[in-house]
Amino acid sequence: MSETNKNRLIAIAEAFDGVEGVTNVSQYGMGHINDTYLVETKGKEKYILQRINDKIFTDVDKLMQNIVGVTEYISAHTAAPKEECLRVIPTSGKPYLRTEEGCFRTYNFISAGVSIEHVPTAEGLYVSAKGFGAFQAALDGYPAETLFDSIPDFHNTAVRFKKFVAAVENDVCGRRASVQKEIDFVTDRQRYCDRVVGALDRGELPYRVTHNDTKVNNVLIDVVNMRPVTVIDLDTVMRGSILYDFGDGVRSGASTGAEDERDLTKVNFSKELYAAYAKGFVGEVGGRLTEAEIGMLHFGAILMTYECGMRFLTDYLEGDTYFKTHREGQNLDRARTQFKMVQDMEAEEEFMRETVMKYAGKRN
Ligand code: ADP
Ligand code: GN1
Ligand code: MG
Repeated sequence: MSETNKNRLIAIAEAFDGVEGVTNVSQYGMGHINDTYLVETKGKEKYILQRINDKIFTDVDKLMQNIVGVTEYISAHTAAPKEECLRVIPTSGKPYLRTEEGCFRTYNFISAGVSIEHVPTAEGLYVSAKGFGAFQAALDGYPAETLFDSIPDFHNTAVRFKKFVAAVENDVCGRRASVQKEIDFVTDRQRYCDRVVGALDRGELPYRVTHNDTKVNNVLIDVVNMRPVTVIDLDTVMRGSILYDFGDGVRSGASTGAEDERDLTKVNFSKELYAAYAKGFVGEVGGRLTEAEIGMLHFGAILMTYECGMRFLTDYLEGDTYFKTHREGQNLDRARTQFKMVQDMEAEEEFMRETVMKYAGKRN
């Protein structure tokens, strides 16, 4: 980061209420969407400053209304200490600052936990699942009708499929011919796309307030005491199916390889990690799940992994405009790891279903 940029970011950080004596601003975390910075000050206070990706989140006012609503609700209903609750720091009475460089928001920096960025241990993943399960339970009474769809059709896999087909047809970067195998993988499984949206439409699955981006690094974990601290990255908290939250946690956590691993022999679906996630998640929400949710929860993992792979492939075909990339071909590598995981999970579907049943108390 250049000195000019840094000084500008310091000035932006200091525009937020109570943020003073900033000594450093540095890039932070491994998110794919926003630009995240750690703000250090002369005192012991630290903050997270984020430039919101307003190409993706086009109505920042409504997005921030969602986040303020959810963070305040959680703070009011939890026994957790204040410093472990995510808080939007205002600026002149507003939850974000619009500048020439984009829209910025500031959160308190939560130091009691860290993001897991590598392949988790079964214990770590269990704690992560407990965190997302507890988050889901905590928002059970939240007025869902007040939530704005920050990304419409975010997990509508059928709509995602249409966008994928358009990207294949348009082939704006001339990459289609080199990824025919991956394209076939997606089209061969089109039957997956309607299953959850169809069940939601027909009222067979209930809508709930869901996080929708339950990637392992979106929950901060106290790795000394092995407990979940705070769920972060609330941009996509919307009405959805609990299958999405279970599913994305498994997608990101139950692989033995990194999301962008090039050597697919290192990428396998781990039954041990899956079982740890199911135990943690179902342990927190189990009593509230409907029969239909219990029966389909495992499919959420296959669907979220398939959908995410399709999104990475779409982005690759469109020229890498959505997910941040740090090297050539990274989105294609990401798509391939997801498809490897889908294949592995398909072979273990019965085990996955039975494991959920076990933790939901449906069999021994
Ligand atoms: P993105 O949408 O780009 O994924 P996130 O909101 O997830 O952005 O933030 C990126 C990373 O920054 C997280 O994975 C986490 O490691 C870190 N982070 C975000 N907010 C906080 C916070 N309030 N306290 C501590 N770390 C945070
Ligand atoms: C993005 O923001 P981040 O990095 O936690 C994406 C998720 C994907 C994930 C794949 C708003 O999550 O949907 O599953 O990358 N978030 C958004 O790693 O699109
Ligand atoms: Mg994130």
